[in-house]
Amino acid sequence: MLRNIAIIAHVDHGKTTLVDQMLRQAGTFRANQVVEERVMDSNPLERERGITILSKNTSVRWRDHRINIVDTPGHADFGGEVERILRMVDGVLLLVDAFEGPMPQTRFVTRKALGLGLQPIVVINKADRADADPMRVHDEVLELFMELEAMDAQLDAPFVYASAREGWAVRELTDPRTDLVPLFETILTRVPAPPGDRASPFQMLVSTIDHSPYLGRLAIGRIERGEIGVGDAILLLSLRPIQEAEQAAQLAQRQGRVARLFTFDGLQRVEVESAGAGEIVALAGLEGVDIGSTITDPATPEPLAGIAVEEPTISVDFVVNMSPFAGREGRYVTSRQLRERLFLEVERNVALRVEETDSADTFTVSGRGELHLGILMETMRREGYEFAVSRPRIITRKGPDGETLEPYEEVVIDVPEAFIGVVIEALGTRRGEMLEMRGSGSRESGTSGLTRMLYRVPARGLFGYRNEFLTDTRGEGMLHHRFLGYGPWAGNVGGRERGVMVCMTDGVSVAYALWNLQERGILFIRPGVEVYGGMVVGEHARAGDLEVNVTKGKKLSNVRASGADEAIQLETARPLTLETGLEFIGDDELMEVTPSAIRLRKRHLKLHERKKASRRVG
Ligand SMILES: Nc1nc2c(ncn2[C@@H]2O[C@H](COP(=O)(O)OP(=O)(O)OP(=O)(O)O)[C@@H](O)[C@H]2O)c(=O)[nH]1
Ligand SMILES: [Mg+2]
Repeated sequence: MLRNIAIIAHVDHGKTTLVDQMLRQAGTFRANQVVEERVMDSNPLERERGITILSKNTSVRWRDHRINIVDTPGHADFGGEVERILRMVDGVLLLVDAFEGPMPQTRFVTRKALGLGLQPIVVINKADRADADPMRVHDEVLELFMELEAMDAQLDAPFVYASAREGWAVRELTDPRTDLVPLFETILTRVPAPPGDRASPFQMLVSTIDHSPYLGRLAIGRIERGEIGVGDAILLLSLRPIQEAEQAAQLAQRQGRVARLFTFDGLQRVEVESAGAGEIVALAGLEGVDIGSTITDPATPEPLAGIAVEEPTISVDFVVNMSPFAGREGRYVTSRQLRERLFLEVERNVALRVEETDSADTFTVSGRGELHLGILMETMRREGYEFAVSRPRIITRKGPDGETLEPYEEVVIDVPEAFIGVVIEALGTRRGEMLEMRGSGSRESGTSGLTRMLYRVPARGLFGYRNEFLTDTRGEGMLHHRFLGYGPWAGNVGGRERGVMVCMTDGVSVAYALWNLQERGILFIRPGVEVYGGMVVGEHARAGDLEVNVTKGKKLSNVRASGADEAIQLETARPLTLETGLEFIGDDELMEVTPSAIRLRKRHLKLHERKKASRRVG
């Protein structure tokens, strides 16, 4: 007997931790097997950042049942992926943090799950938190369900209170907190069994794609009806229109045979000979397969309703690296290599778009947010690519009367009272509109003393705001945002007000020079760093750019080479990361991304070129 569920929630509410415990308590691991924490976050970027980027399938056995589980990413940039995943399950575990309550992404995934008619089980997680207020959160979730017009059966959703980290779940807060048995039981009784029509012709919607170096593309989805076995003929009904020029080749790609078939068991993919309706499988054999297409019995080519892929909202230009250091640190640097890699990405990263531009050295890459694009950059630099990127820009659209529309974000901010003023002011200049403000946290005790503010802000206005927010609130504030929709063009929005420090010359940075500059702003580099003319080495404390020389040592004779230099008391530099760089970068700048460095530079490296360019603009 089978159940298919997805675990959905706002970022960090504990989905992957819960999967860990479900695997453990269902006896998936050998008694003495060492299993790392958040084992489903298996790729290196996920482990480093502590977030889930790609959804993943697993399954557990519990009392004669098999439960297929899909762990989904919680970050808003990957919301589209969650939406697609929901098409292959029959119920969801909706996790909500027992302190934070429903957040923007909770609302989004809940709306999608309810809209598909899925039966939710609400898991109020992190009930072990000292500041947990599970009853308040319980009420907030019900309010959310009503607001989203849940059906009666959905409003009757069972609630369990849990600590994924401690490995227990209870139906009533007073119940003994021993294990996840109450959760498993609720899943078996409340999630309906999947469709079970094995007699009809085979049909399956492709909800995700995986890649295997040996097998190529793997189509993953739930078998809607019928049965399938290795060697069976299959037909791909793609959403992509067939281009006439390639017709023959493409048609060939759309017919094939099942080469290999897998189900999921614990952390493994298990090869099987055949599978039937309701089962979630990975199927190899169709190279041209893409998400949203239907795989059918060739004799009965009936498509399932496709899956809409979300439209991108921001773009950046990927440019061949032409800095003076180009080619030093990366293995792949040419325009051809960059182009090939970007177009390869489009095949598996469905929400991504890549376009050529007038210049052979520049490609416009569009996606769902800064994290979506940032992860691509990070992945590429680890593979040995070297390139430059422009400042991200939003993608506008035309409204019904030809007016310009731009993307808006819903922003939730939790801050201690002392910082309310500065946040309101900053978001005001960024054209934010406050929708709501209330005390957050515990109702009675007011333990947390945080204030929650809900804003609607043009996505443009948020570029670069996260750093400022963290500084303004001394790291005590929390900020989450997700795409809300397109709205009227907001006019001018405030952005970076300060200028930068630009290197005048090539050379190596010297402590003495940096020491002299540190009162003028915040430096991005330490001593002993190779620099070039036109490279940006710091943030100027004021508006306007400052030309600086970071290579100039002290003239007096008692200063020896770099070694002695280090005695100089330098304030800590603020080294650039991909994220901070992307947030900070200005329109007339580029960020150089290589396997070993992130550098900021002016597009025009020579001062006189910059002057000419700014005259042209101004
Ligand atoms: N106190 C407490 N912390 C928890 C609990 N469950 C998870 N956490 C912590 O919350 C953080 C996020 O946990 P994850 O399991 O990665 O959350 P997630 O929902 O999978 O996050 P994304 O996949 O990035 O959306 C980790 O530091 C966990 O240790 C819990 O029940 N209690
Ligand atoms: Mg996760």
